[in-house]
Amino acid sequence: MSATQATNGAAKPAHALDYDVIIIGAGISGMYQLLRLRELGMRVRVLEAGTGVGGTWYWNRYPGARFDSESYSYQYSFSKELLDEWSWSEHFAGQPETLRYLNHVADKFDLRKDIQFRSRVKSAHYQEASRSWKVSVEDGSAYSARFLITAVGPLSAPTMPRIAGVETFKGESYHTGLWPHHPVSFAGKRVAVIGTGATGVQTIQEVAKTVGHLTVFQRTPNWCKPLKNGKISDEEQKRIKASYDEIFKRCDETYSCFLHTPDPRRTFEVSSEEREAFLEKLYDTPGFGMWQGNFRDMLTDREANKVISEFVANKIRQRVKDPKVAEQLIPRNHGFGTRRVPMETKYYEVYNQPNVELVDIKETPIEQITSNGLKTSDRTFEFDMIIYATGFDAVTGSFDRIDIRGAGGVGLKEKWRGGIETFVGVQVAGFPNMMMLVGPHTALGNIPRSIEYNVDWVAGLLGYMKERNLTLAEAKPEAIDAWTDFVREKAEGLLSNEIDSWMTGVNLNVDGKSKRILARYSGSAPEYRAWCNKVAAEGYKDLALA
Ligand code: NA7
Repeated sequence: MSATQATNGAAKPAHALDYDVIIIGAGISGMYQLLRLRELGMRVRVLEAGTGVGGTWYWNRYPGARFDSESYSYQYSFSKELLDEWSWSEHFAGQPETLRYLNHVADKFDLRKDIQFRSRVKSAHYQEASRSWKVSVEDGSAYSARFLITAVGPLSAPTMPRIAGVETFKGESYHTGLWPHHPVSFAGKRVAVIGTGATGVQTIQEVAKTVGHLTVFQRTPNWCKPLKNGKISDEEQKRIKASYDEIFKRCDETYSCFLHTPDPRRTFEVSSEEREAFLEKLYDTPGFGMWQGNFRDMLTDREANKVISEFVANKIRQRVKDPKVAEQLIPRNHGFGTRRVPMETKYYEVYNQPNVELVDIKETPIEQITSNGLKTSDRTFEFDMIIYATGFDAVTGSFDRIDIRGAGGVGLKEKWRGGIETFVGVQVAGFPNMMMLVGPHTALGNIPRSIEYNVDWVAGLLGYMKERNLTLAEAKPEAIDAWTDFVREKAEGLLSNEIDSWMTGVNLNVDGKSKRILARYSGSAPEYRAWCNKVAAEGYKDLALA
């Protein structure tokens, strides 16, 4: 018995609580969780900071934001009717279309009546005496519920760079993850973009189309790969709609739920001609193929990774006219695929435009943002607009921004300071009745696929408890240890875990996040599901239920 269970009082009757469940966040996970719990007859309230549904796709309305996964593999799969009635216009949909889709889902299933917008959650405190959560919103209101479900997303706490003078700039300035709802024009303007991750790349290639002059400030180049997007023809549309069963079956079977999965061969198992031809084909394949469907040892064998990286480096050299700029765009500190691979459309060609300049800020760091631009160690720049594509306090950041306290008033942020430990990424010791969707140490990959699984699993657990009048769920310490050991085991030997990135929990713009941690589960999605399915099949004995 854990300390929490020992001190837990009698459950407050459900009717004395405002809700059965409070969900934080109305993105893809929160919306679907609401629907599934409503089906169980539970009283659910979703608290959402924004003015509309969509989460990631509500906030990230920066120019050029779009799917990097095939639209038809990256949508909800739970409703045949929804699949049949929605037609994606492109293989990789842009943000406006995705947001329209999510609004359509909210309308179709009448979700908004249980979602409270403009309600940023400030704190969530577990009440041991009544086995419930007290959730407070920034406007001063507070609600009680038996269960707390966090649907806050792994990449939703935007971070600004720690550069002196950020607040002094008098021109327009935007963080990509907090992009305004009004149209923003770049025409004739001198624009700076800071950051060259997946977001920066999408932004840069779009802004470059109409900008007066663009200066890109790059600290670390990333390995980018052509997206190869295109419109979906009527013929393709019919084919896609007729093959949804097949599409989702494939997603279920692959390592990370993408349509692409590692090639069974090793890099040096084939002749150099064969290897070259395979890499050519992958480079030309739409989407994540080159990242997720490459030789199976690409992310574990240094030499294999080197050969593949050199192939991509040569593509960059071919595409960028100025050899000095090309070399600046080639990553030196990590191999292909060991960080998130940005998908691009004519990104490298942007640097052939006479009105675009790349500034390597490893060589000449930004020292200060000024009222009309910025200053690096060797130059002064003037801008009309600065765009911060500087990323997120990933994985734990959106949790850290809420004062979440479990039994005994222990803070989640403090608890995770020594390292993340969870039960299948869903529960944390000492935080009874709190369930996380796409939390740390859960399978991520193709996120909507992982979300649907996570949500269904949590609904299964809450349904099981409801049927038995159970009011307390807390993962057992040994179950948490077993899962954490498995997460550790699966991370061994992966080159990506030797690299600083949001995937290893590093964010130099956030206090205490300068060192790599075990932030992700890197095993396969089928293994993750097998683990969770077994827990359910065995009557959730890994959880203390009461
Ligand atoms: P990322 O991938 O974390 O990229 C952030 C970028 O911003 C990256 O190039 C950083 O350089 C750069 N950055 C961050 N802070 C600074 C400062 N202080 N100075 C200069 N440059 C800085 O975030 P994204 O939004 O692109 O993508 C996140 C995920 O969202 C993505 O993987 C998709 O799955 C969706 P660094 O590499 O740290 O040197």
